[in-house]
Amino acid sequence: MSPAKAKDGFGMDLPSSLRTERRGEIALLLLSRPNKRNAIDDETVLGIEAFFTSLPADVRAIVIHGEGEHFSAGLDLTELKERDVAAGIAHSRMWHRVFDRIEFGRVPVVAVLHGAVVGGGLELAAAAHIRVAERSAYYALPEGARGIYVGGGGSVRLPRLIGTARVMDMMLTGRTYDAAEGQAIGISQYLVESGTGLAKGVELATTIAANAPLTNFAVIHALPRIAEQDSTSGYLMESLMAAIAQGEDEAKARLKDFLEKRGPKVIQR
Ligand code: 1HE
Repeated sequence: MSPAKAKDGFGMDLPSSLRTERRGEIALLLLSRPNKRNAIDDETVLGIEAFFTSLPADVRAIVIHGEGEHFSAGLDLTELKERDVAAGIAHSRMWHRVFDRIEFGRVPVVAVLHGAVVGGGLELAAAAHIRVAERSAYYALPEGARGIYVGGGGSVRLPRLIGTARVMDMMLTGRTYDAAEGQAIGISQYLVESGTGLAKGVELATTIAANAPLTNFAVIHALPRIAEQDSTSGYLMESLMAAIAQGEDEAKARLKDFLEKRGPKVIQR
């Protein structure tokens, strides 16, 4: 696959396996290699990194989705053949670096999932902050059957989402979870009908983009770290983050709006 200029969106120099689109403050990143079921090769991983590191400052939320029948078949297995141990470590560390840019980047990321969400595809989804699953989505970690092991952060992120026992089961037995099961165990936060995932993802991203940027920062950077700290450190970190957020002019303006009956009420949606 030869690198090609992104067809649309941001004018970034991305591989042809990725496409971008801009919708106001939302950036869409499309895995666009459907003939290989959006298998993720090195070029694609590095393209994802390039996208996340050169986002324009006015982008406030991102939606990742996949072209064709499947979100992603995971690691491009054709690239595994020649890799020795040292190269394998470097490769996995590259995925870690890139997926860290997703999880701990500047803005929240919504992943829209359908069809196969397997191996590295599930690891990619786990690096996002919100997952919307269409009814066709299913999840698997076929690494055991392939004689390999997750390398894109799955051992760290997936047990936090669904628990170590379930991840062990998936890897040892090849168990798959369908979209409804994935919703029940916590892989996705939203479950929608097939064909409606992107609209839902964009709707959520639009809501997220309307938040104060510092609140979004706190949610994606402080919350997961606080959740992993001992509680006394967590309470301190929380109070510092709360004070920083409420000290911003933006927070003051939003509070004033509410108190002067202009701000939105909390209604059940
Ligand atoms: C691929 C890949 C791939 C498809 N690498 N080429 N991931 C897996 O073990 C999943 C492997 N893939 C599958 O089980 C199936 O392809 C699917 C269930 C996802 C889709 O099935 P289907 O019938 O729609 O497609 P297909 O006929 O199997 O595949 C179409 C083409 O995509 C075919 O290539 P072609 O040239 O013969 O047309 C496949 O070879 C190709 N293809 N999946 C390369 N994964 C950081 S570590 C992460 C570790 C992992 O991710 S391990 C899990 C790897």
